[in-house]
Amino acid sequence: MKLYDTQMAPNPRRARIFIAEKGLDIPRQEVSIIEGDNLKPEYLAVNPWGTLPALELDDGNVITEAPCIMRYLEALHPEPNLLGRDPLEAARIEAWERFCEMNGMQAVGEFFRNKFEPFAERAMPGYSGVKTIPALVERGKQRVAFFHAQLEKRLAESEYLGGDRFTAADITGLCAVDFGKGVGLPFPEGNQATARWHAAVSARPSAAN
Ligand SMILES: N[C@@H](CCC(=O)N[C@@H](CS)C(=O)NCC(=O)O)C(=O)O
Repeated sequence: MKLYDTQMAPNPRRARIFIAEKGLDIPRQEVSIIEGDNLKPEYLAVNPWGTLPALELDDGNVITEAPCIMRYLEALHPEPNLLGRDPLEAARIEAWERFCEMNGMQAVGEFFRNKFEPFAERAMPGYSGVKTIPALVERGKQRVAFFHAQLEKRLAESEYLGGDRFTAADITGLCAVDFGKGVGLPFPEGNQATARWHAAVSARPSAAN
């Protein structure tokens, strides 16, 4: 197996943290998004969407999308469980994992990609040719504020996003929150429940990835 990875990017980080939590050692190949190496024919032959992460299996099959990589690895290595031990827990974890991707990760991306000049011709991750729309900077900011508010509400009543233990929902939540912080949209200082959760998940050795 080989993980196509970009050290500075939040979606590959979801896969890296998951792999670390499973205690797996999967070789990585760095593909530079900044240099546009993910849009070159060599990588498009691996993943025609040009996005990272991608997991290449020994038989040549390629799995794209961070949650699908998680699902595949969880099936091969069930412990420690990160995707749910029963149907209800699995549904709760997936709901929060999806929420964090769609309302956190993608909202920060909307702000960031439409704001920063180097992405003028790269409004969407990977291969699309879609151009930026400046008004989406403000919408992205509003979406991130909504994300932070929902996170705070959830974490005021639940220790972790999926329930009372660390799961894949926390991995995507952490990556989205840190991505926001990295581009100038940290969670508000008064969000104490989020701060408590963020300190706990960031202290896990896997978060260093
Ligand atoms: N839904 C995808 C999202 C992947 C994604 O957006 N990856 C970003 C890096 S964080 C990317 O490939 N960007 C390439 C680019 O900007 O051209 C997943 O779950 O893996």
